[in-house]
Amino acid sequence: MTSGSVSTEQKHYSTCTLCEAMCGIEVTTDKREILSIVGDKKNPFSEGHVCPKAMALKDLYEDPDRIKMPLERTAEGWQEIPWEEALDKVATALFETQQKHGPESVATYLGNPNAHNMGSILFGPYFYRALKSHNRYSATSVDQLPHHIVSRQLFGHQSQIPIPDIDHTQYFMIIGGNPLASNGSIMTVPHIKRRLKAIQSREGKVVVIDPKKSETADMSSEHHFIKPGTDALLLLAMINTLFASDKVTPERLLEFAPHLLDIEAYVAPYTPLKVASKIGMTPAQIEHLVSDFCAAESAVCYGRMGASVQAFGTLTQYLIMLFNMLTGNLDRRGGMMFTQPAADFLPHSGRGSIGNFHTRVRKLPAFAGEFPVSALAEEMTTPGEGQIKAMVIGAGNPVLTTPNGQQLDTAFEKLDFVVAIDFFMTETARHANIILPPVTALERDHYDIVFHNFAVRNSTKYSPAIFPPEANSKTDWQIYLGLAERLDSLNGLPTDKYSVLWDKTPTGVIDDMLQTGRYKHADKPISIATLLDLPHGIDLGPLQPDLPDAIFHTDKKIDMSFDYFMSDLTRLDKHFFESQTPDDDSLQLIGRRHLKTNNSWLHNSQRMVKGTNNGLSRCTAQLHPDDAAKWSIEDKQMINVKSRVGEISLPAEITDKIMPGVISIPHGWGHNKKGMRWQVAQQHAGVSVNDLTDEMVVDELSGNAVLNGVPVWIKASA
Ligand SMILES: Nc1nc2c(c(=O)[nH]1)N[C@H]1C(S)=C(S)[C@@H](COP(=O)(O)OP(=O)(O)OC[C@H]3O[C@@H](n4cnc5c(=O)[nH]c(N)nc54)[C@H](O)[C@@H]3O)O[C@H]1N2
Ligand SMILES: Nc1nc2c(c(=O)[nH]1)N[C@H]1C(S)=C(S)[C@@H](COP(=O)(O)OP(=O)(O)OC[C@H]3O[C@@H](n4cnc5c(=O)[nH]c(N)nc54)[C@H](O)[C@@H]3O)O[C@H]1N2
Ligand code: SF4
Ligand SMILES: [Mo]
Repeated sequence: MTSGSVSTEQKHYSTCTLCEAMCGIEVTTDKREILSIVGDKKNPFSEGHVCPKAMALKDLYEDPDRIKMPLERTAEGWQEIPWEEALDKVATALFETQQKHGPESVATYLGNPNAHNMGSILFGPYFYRALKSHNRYSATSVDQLPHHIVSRQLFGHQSQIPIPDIDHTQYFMIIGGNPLASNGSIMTVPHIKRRLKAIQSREGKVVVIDPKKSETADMSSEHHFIKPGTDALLLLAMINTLFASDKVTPERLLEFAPHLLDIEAYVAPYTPLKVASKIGMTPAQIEHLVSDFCAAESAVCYGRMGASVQAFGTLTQYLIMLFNMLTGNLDRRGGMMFTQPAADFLPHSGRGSIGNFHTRVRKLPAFAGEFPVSALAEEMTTPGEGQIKAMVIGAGNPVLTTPNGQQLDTAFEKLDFVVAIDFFMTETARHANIILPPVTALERDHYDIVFHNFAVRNSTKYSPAIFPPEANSKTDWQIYLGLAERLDSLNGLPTDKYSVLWDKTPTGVIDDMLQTGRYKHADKPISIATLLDLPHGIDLGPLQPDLPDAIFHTDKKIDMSFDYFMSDLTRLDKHFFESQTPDDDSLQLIGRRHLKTNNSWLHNSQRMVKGTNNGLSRCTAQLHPDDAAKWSIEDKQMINVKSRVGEISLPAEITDKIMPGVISIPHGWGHNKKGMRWQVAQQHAGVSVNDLTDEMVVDELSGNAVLNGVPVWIKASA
């Protein structure tokens, strides 16, 4: 600072919204410029932790490729148009499509970043209501749908998902999660490494079950390889072993789940001996896992992405919950526990209805008013009443993130109208007729309405937008309300309710939730005003036992729903014990994440894509040395990987960290399509693994996609 000049530098305390960990950040700005982003040491929840991605918030904000004004596709190319005109045109196009082809002819797809955006969560629904289409899709069905179904059935609400009490457990079993790369999921947990190490320093164990010796497995106390997609068998055998070795100790949980022990009959056939060769473990390994788990003072079995997004994902998540219950580890310190959030959206949100309606073409079940995204392309291309003619994409990039993306890419070309609510010209947004770009995360008010509900500790925090709105900028919620109001008006419906919402803003809604919530601060209900005074947030203590209050069923009992879940054993038996011998030449495809990626959309940050991976880009096919030898493949050599639906070519990365017979390829790459505007990402294009994943194979209970355990065939590229 030159002497005499007045500094315009300011420090702001906010929260990183890129992953689920909710790290507090200290952002130093000078006018509209971000000077630095570091961990907020005074944030009681994250205590200064950030990962390298925090700086990507700056890169996103500054990205020269970022779209800042609505764009319309014209014969002369993309043209900027004013907001009012853009919103009018979008509403009119959607309205006219529905007039011509019926309400279901307009479909919506909501992507992952919506979960980090209180405006979209709270005000987006006004738009869907105004749209009146049942044709709704989201990234949920390539991700956590099984968790929602299990919680809906057992506890009566789709989002009442118990969370590992990581800070108090003595035994943490992780099935299909790699929190060291992902920073945790359905477990909001900043500083995961320190917390896992703390388990080990208090003489507890971290045990990882994964077809890859992942970063988390590397620091674990024990790692066990498992063949992809076979976790349900492991869990069945683990529960079988509990009964066989007299280790069933549900204790007080029987009061809430009187029929819990009826599970014994269902698991009886699945002895460790029976499943061992199918899952790639020995019976002794399975028995050891059970006896160690039961010997621990407290223990928790947690399954995530790798366990959910596979052919028996829902059954697996259900059995995980049962295993925790049968060992007395649900709702107990150090086990799986429910959160007590300060602004609790659960009572204000749908509990989730199952199977009320089905997709038109393949009859896949809807859950909570959404169809599985694996059915999206066929719903666009199959003629008949209800065929999708127009799409609304909100914060998603399904061309890269959903199975058989290539097919979806082609299907998009045939639509009459597409609107993308996104600030990037992505692989999906490039199909739009109009792009409506919201502001980035640091330019909007933030309260983590979702992730406080999934956090390993209760806390609360609000951060106002770091920058005042720029002229001509809009947040997601302003876009959604603008469209909702116009659609209602076109449909001849009253629109007066919207003036209340414009005034209230999402922050006002959160304020109401906080003030009617369970916590006080200095003898007064916590409110937005309280949180504005305490910008680092407030710690509200460890998770507390919460049964039966946490149950949403009116009888306050856990509904075991055996008929619903166990009906899937027929399909499981057929799949593993009655089908033909597997094709020995196929490998099982699984996915992976890297600390510096975020699904498909951080590859335009130089900071995120640079760095070495043995001279390879991050988009490689990891193979075991035995498999490499079998197909005469050398490290870094280009290989072709083929599945039922497609073929991609990428470098091999040979590593004994991967189980023989398994191949790992990350998702979110493939930025080589025409018409994109991602200059950095295009130089690090990679290929899309979802050009291999198969939309026709789903977890039939839920309709969730199967992205792990996909059969593929490899050869050295010519
Ligand atoms: N093979 C394979 N496929 C996978 C996975 C896998 O493990 N393997 N993982 C799956 C999972 S878990 C998920 S969640 C999905 C994610 O799938 P998607 O949600 O479809 O994809 P993202 O890459 O997260 O795309 C997010 C888009 O939102 C935009 N965006 C970011 N922030 C905002 C915002 O605040 N407002 C708006 N309007 N737009 C914003 C970004 O520019 C980007 O284009 O991918 C899934 N696909
Ligand atoms: N850096 C980074 N962080 C992210 C994201 C990101 O893209 N990048 N995405 C965010 C999102 S949207 C989500 S949903 C979360 C996901 O967070 P996690 O659930 O932790 O997901 P992954 O890191 O993909 O780890 C999945 C693990 O499952 C293993 N696996 C694959 N198939 C199987 C199987 O059949 N059985 C078993 N037992 N294991 C299997 C894989 O080898 C991998 O180690 O991460 C979030 N955080
Ligand atoms: S761990 Fe997640 S929330 Fe924390 S800084 Fe990294 S991306 Fe942001
Ligand atoms: Mo996800």
